[in-house]
Amino acid sequence: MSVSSSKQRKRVFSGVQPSGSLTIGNYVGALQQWTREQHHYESFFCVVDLHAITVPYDPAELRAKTREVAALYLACGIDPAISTVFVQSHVPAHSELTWLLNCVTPLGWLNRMTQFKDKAARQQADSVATGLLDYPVLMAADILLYQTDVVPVGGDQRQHLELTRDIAQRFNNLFGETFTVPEAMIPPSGARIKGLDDPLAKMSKSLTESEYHAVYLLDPPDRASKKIMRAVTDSGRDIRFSDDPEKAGVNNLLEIYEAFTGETREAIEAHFAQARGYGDLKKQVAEVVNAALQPIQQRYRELTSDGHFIDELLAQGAQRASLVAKATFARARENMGFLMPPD
Ligand code: AQP
Repeated sequence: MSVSSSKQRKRVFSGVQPSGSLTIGNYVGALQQWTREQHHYESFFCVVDLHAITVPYDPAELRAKTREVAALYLACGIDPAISTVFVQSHVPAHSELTWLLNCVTPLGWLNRMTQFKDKAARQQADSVATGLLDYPVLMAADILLYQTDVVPVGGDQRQHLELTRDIAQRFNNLFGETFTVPEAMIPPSGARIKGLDDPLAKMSKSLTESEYHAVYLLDPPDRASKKIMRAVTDSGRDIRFSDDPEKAGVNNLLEIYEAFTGETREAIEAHFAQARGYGDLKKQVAEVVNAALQPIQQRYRELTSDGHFIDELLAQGAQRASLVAKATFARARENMGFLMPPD
């Protein structure tokens, strides 16, 4: 595959933080879309390690999870022959462009971000890192560096995508056409899978207080089943899609079933009309989830059996990504009035 800095096809960029073990929420919101869209776009899939250090973390865990997440991209179906897979910190232009964008991003825009408020609220107020507030500007730099047209993400990232568009437009207005203004691609169903232990909260890989919160992509089948069988529901029997917060647990299970089978809502409701209560629903959700996870786990084991394969792939990916990122960064700095650096 050849990658050039000028665009041959429309581009996709997306990433996941190595901030924990990937969940079925990450799969449905991000990876499932990526594997499909890589055939229609020139695609860049990044392990966004610089984002993972915006909250307290363990360095050894970060190293291990960075490789694990990259291997899971491939195990889920990202094909390195047609897509570029790389680690964010291997391409310095991500940090460099962030500084330039920081200087055109009003602070008020960042103060409005709900993810910052949620994550800051989980920490002692005096230990919240400046990087956590700046997270969406780094995300804007990630996306804009690749002149990205489309960003496939879960619904929780919609606000950050809007901010990226605002930053791109402000930069282009101030300094002339520099960045493509990207569009979000949010899946029609499963855009926001909820916690199994708390169906009003988003399922997140970094929420590890309860072992029944999330199904991880590398969970063995019995563990995944146990978590799904213990999912919080309500005291009724009606198995229907619903916006009623009382029915959020059942709705979440149905959305998971929908995302993993691709069936229509009408067909799913008809299928469960004869079910003998929520136990039946949970059992069948566990079956479809495990059926999808088994081949992913098998492929993950194969990919990681060679200790060097993932590192070599990431080195090639960083080279390809750098070609594009450097060209955009040079254009941005020139348009902002910087002298070009001596060779
Ligand atoms: N519950 C979810 N349902 C659908 N999509 C989801 N995504 C995350 N959770 C769900 C999507 O997965 C990608 C991962 O993005 P990220 O790792 O950069 O950060 P995030 O959105 O904050 O995801 P997590 O799992 O909640 O991570 P932590 O716990 O570290 O904050 C994005 O496309 C996201 O939309």
